[in-house]
Amino acid sequence: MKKTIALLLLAALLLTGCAGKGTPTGEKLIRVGFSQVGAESDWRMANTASMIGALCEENGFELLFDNAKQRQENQLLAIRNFIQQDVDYIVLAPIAESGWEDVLHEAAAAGIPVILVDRQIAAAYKDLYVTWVGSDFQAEGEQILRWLEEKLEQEGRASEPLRILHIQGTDGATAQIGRTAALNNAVARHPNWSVAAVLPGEYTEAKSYELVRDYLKEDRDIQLIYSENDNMSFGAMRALDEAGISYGPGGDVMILSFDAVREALRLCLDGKLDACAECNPLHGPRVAALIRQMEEGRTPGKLNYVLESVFTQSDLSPAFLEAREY
Ligand code: GYE
Repeated sequence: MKKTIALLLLAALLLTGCAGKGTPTGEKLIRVGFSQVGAESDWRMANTASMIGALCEENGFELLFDNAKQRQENQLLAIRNFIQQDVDYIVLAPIAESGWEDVLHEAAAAGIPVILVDRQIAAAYKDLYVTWVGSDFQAEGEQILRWLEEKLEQEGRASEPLRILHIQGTDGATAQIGRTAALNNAVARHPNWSVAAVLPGEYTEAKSYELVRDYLKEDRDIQLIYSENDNMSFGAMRALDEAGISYGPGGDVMILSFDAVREALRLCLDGKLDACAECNPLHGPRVAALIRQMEEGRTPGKLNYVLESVFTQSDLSPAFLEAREY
């Protein structure tokens, strides 16, 4: 159902195009090729809608959109197509941090500036893109784990054993690297915390469901699920339901989740998720503004971080959910 709504939203955007102010007609459109990771999560769907909504004709852009279906080789192919079509800008949401050197050299040789959005690429390639906008994924993890530490402290449970089931996002993605580092650092600080298993959930609900379902057949002694995105949390919840294990505040297992899409916040409000670290997907207008700066001959800052917070039940209300954009 959720997916259907997101797809309908996307279809509506594709048909009607724009979100935002128009530019005078007659101006030459700026041609942008955008290589998107895939459609693996609610976050990604909201991100795609934001990008398509902002980089539209009324705003002065012609957008060439490619969905790489979670495969880097498709992204490489898309970028090479964009170079072939001589776009004015390439926008890349890189699936993982490594593997871009050759193709970005090709873009540089063709004189096409590259903008990164969402995840980053390895620091060694920093001269191969102009600017990046996205989240501080490690900070998201640190924030949500600080909240957990305080909660356990307040409840007098700080020294109890905490066995953690870690559901990880796509290996080598900046979001995975940052969120995982935050967890590993926190585990190292607490002798009573341990990671029972790391499951490669690839950011999808289906994969996470299967892995958690199978895992719970062997081991049910888990106090925390640390799930690197909301859709993987949804999959884990389904597996927990089937195993008859309760979750959320007051349940058998606590769940920490990332993204804070509307469905996750609703579950948090309903007492099914303990906390959601916000990850803002609305990068379309930000990317459009970066391109505008570059069109005016200015060089934007290299790394542009978006501010985010953590939500728990007490921060939420039905009105808040209603007003939320994603
Ligand atoms: O958390 C997840 C998505 O890179 C921030 O990718 C993004 C992550 C997001 O599939 O839901």
